[in-house]
Amino acid sequence: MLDATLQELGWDDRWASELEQLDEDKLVAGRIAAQHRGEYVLWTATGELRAELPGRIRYDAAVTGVLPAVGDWVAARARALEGRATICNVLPRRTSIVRKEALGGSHAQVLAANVDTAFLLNGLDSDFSVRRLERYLVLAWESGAEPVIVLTKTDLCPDLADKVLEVEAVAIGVPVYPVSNVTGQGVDAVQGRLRPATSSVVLGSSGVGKSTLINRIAGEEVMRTSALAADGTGRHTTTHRELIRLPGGALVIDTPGLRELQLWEGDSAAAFSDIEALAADCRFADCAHVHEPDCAVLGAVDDGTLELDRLRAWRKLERELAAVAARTDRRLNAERKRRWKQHARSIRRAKW
Ligand SMILES: Nc1nc2c(ncn2[C@@H]2O[C@H](COP(=O)(O)OP(=O)(O)O)[C@@H](O)[C@H]2O)c(=O)[nH]1
Ligand SMILES: [Mg+2]
Ligand SMILES: [Zn+2]
Repeated sequence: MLDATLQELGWDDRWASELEQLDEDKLVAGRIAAQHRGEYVLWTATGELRAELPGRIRYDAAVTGVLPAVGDWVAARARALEGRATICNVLPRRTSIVRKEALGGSHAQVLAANVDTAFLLNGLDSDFSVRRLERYLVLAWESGAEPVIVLTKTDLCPDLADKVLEVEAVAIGVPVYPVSNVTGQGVDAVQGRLRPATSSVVLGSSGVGKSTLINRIAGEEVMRTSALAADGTGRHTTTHRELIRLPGGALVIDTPGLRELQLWEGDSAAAFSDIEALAADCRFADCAHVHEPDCAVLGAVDDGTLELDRLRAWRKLERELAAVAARTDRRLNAERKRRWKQHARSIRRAKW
């Protein structure tokens, strides 16, 4: 059972005036903590309620794109005796982590609302990818939340200093915390950024250590991790987003791995491992498998071991990835320039 005041959940005067502007009596404020099959878990001053969405909002959402998301503050009509509520309004978001590029679709999805900080996790094992980190940085900058980079699994990394330098080169002005959830190295530093009543989201590939880090900071298993699933002890990975209140009073949203973000670059290899394997035998390392000589992929299509449709699907994905990458690069460059100017200014100021 939730035992916290609204302020402890992040409520403040600005939110209160948003609620007043609705000018409707009897609406209570609540924060969306989770969503389960169209039903929401709502944290209110009187405790946790189950909340549903009237058809009107669902209809509006088709137009405005605003469906309640985890972290949202909403105005609701409560039926406290039943432990239920009806969501009437979503208060305007201060920040939102929006995934736009669900592959093949144009549907935007709010992954987390009203978070102050976005922890971007990258593993120092085979997960390590500066390019992917850049994509996450763009996502964070566009959200309005402050990005913080966390490099996990330092215990598996023999050249930590080099990796940190590589990351810092693309993330000017963004703090970088190397951590190990195994040895505990660096966990305190991350914990230091989690102030009471502030909200964070943890983003990164599946298996990077998001849930393990949250559990370590919480000092108990608040999130299920995939380690336990490997033991055969059941379904233990994060399958939905959920707002968690840590013992220190900070709020954090754990997320399942973002498949679409992972597909943004190199990761097409995972979805098309058959084609990538064939490509290793192409004569040219940068073979596009269109009409190059000695192309092993076209060869496989010719001799019937690879379906032509599969090659077509791969090409489609490559095109989409290229388009996303180009868009992202433009944004990233603009943001880098802006950050660099800020950085240069602050250095000048420091010299005065
Ligand atoms: N060696 C090492 N393994 C880790 C670390 N953090 C997490 N793991 C392991 O990585 C796997 C995935 O962790 P999990 O927290 O479920 O990842 P999530 O999908 O990002 O939530 C588990 O087997 C963890 O024990 C770390 O810092 N070092
Ligand atoms: Mg997890
Ligand atoms: Zn080829």
